[in-house]
Amino acid sequence: MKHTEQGNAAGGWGSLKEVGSALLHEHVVLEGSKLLPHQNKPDGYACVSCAWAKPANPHPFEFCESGAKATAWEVTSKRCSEEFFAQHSVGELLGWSDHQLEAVGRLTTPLRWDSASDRYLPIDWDTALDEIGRELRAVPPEKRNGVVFYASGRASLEASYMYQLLARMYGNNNLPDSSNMCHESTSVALPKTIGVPIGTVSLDDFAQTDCIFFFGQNVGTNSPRMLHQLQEARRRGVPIITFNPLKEAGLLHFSNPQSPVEMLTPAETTISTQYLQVRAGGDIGALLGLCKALVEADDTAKAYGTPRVLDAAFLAEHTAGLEEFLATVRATSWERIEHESGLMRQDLVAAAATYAASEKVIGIYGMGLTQHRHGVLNVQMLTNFLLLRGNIGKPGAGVCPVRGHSNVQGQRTVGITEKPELAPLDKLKELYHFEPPREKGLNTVEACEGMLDGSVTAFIGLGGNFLRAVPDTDRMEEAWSRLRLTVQVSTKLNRSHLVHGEIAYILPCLGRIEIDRQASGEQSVSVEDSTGCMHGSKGRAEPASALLRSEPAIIAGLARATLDHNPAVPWDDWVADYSRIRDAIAQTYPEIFHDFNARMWTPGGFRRPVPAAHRQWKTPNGKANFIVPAVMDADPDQARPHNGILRLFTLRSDSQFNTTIYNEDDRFRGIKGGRRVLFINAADLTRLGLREDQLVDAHAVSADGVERTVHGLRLVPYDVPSGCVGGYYPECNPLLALSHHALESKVPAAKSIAITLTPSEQAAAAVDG
Ligand SMILES: Nc1nc2c(c(=O)[nH]1)N[C@H]1C(S)=C(S)[C@@H](COP(=O)(O)OP(=O)(O)OC[C@H]3O[C@@H](n4cnc5c(=O)[nH]c(N)nc54)[C@H](O)[C@@H]3O)O[C@H]1N2
Ligand SMILES: Nc1nc2c(c(=O)[nH]1)N[C@H]1C(S)=C(S)[C@@H](COP(=O)(O)OP(=O)(O)OC[C@H]3O[C@@H](n4cnc5c(=O)[nH]c(N)nc54)[C@H](O)[C@@H]3O)O[C@H]1N2
Ligand SMILES: [Mo]
Repeated sequence: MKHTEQGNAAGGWGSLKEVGSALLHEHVVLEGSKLLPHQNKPDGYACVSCAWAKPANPHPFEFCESGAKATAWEVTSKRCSEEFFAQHSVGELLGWSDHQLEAVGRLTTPLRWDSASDRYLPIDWDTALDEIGRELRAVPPEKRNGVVFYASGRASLEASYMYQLLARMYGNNNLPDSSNMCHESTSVALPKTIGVPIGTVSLDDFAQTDCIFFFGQNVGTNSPRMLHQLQEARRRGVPIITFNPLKEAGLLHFSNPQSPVEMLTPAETTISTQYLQVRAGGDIGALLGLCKALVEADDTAKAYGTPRVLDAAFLAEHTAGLEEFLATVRATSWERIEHESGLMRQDLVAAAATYAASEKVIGIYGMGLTQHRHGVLNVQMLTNFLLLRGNIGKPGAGVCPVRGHSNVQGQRTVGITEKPELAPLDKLKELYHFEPPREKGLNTVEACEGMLDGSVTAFIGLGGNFLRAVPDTDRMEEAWSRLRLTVQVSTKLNRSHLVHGEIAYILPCLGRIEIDRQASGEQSVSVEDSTGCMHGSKGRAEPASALLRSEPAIIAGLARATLDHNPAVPWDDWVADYSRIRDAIAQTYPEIFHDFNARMWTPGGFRRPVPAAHRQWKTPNGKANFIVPAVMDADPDQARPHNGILRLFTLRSDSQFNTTIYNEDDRFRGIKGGRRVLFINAADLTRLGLREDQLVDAHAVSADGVERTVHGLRLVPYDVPSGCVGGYYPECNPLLALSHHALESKVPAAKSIAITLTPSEQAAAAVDG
């Protein structure tokens, strides 16, 4: 096994070395090292990597390897200029990898695809915006629901607010965003159980907690700044119990580059005090087992008259549905729990005992729970578990979904949603004198379905790399190239630009790290972090090109070119001075954003109201609700792993940010020079008659008769449960059927794909994009 070698711990010297080499690669040694000290500081810019909380008293270096790489990648001195496009046709670039495309550097000028030469050619802003506006205006009102306004979760609150207004004034609620592939399961699950769409935990809770349960989130890679809080908790002796099928190096040990003593002592601190390798999709069973152990201990306590294990007073006062839930818990046998979770009873009982011995428990989770057919139930099982001992709504306790993109939570807060009931439509009508559309819009999966059936004809993207992020890569690429119009506001070249519509534009924008100069001077923007805190962010780097425009300026330009003139919407004034956009946001959402401009630089951010954090349950019955699990496997419709069928979960490496691939290594998992690998249990290798390093083709087991294959994956023996395999996203996305998504939230079920393996027919080939 290659994963626990020294130097693979999260943080540490390996991490510092990585930061240095990332900067070096992008030729930003000086620039980058001048910038990094301002990352996530009250006067600086909010990191463009993950959404983890930014503390009021930041560490001198409040950045991590991942954030430094993301910074270097954005402020790179490399350029993807018009000369580049003169040299390379789109057809040629289609053969390039994701890494090669983005590594060309920052886009510098607006571009339009030219069919005669099959090249992206420079175009001036006014012409581009005019042409796009003309195209969008030509769509008759009854067809306007075929235009999609996608957002990747990076754009600021200001840009996002303008973007949702543009879509709604244009005539639809088609505002899918990356959270449709991510934490939408959270946004659907939590309102039903605790009455808020977001987590309840703040950084203060981390400082007070006495126990942490960690489900399906890879902190060392995907939210490394959280290691500060975890390490501090571990120093206080707080147990951390992890549920993850794969032994993640980044969840085992850490050494903190900010702590010289720790860096010099060879002994790394343990992160996880108990590591439970749950079967992929087995978390409902695992959580049910934890609950069963608690209930049994509580029964014993009642029998002997010792202190209760369940928090009876809290349960009686605050919750509903407990009896039905307990009935299911009691009715489920330990055999069934062991079978579903892949875990042993005694391990679950031990974890439950640690929980029961703690007064303040935090439950953290990520994509390992949300990206399943029953991703919503997964999340609700976690709240069931927390509620049993009153671990929501008191200091030191609560539920903590770890959001992905740096403003993905905030985009939802300011109206980027396809669900009209979540947007303040009446308020928008009152402020901007138009009739907002009331019909539900398309989410990401539905937008893809519309592309496949031809009802979606145009795609506008505010960031992201839609085609690589969504399921069913091969089918979607074909559908995408049938679109009439693709317009993408982007910083770097990616595959979604190359597989383009009939008319295609790339509009290059400033990144958040860059200085944004408008009529009233240099502008700031704001973002919401994973804990519901809003932060100001001011760019410090010189823009990559004089021709770049800010996202607010581009959205305003699109609006002017597309919409009928409406004097109630001051697009130009907004662009001239972003504080006016914030005033508009504050008017639209006074409860959250009152005095926005004054409060945006509050150290640590200002927090939006989270009623559940104070035990106010904004649910229809005014209670925190238990949810009875209807199934035990998060993916009961998929073939269970047996014989030759394996369950594939897709994941990220430390050298990527989603579809952005910094390099082909994965330091934590000991992978070098190639992402086309599958992590497989050694016994499964033998059982299937395969061997280490062999190249195989993976075939999805699908119900719809569509053949889905990824060729030439190398087998890496790894510490994963038998029947489960890990593989990288986005390389494995061709295996994921679009129809295979979470039931209530439609988040693609990227953590459970039924596959079979055959020895590779194309042993050497293996470039499917
Ligand atoms: N450096 C870096 N940082 C990032 C990103 C990035 O790509 N690179 N992406 C950002 C985004 S948008 C997001 S959403 C987050 C994602 O961050 P995470 O939520 O950490 O996402 P993943 O890497 O997809 O995988 C999560 C973990 O779930 C485990 N897992 C898989 N299946 C199961 C299961 O059935 N049960 C359990 N309990 N665990 C399971 C995997 O082994 C893996 O450790 O990170 C954000 N931050
Ligand atoms: N199989 C599988 N599929 C998955 C996942 C998985 O775990 N497994 N994870 C899902 C998740 S959680 C997510 S969030 C999605 C991610 O999906 P997306 O958010 O669509 O993808 P990204 O890779 O983050 O987008 C990268 C592109 O964004 C652009 N960009 C970068 N910075 C900026 C900026 O500041 N402004 C603008 N306008 N553009 C910018 C660049 O051009 C870059 O090429 O993928 C999902 N897909
Ligand atoms: Mo995400």
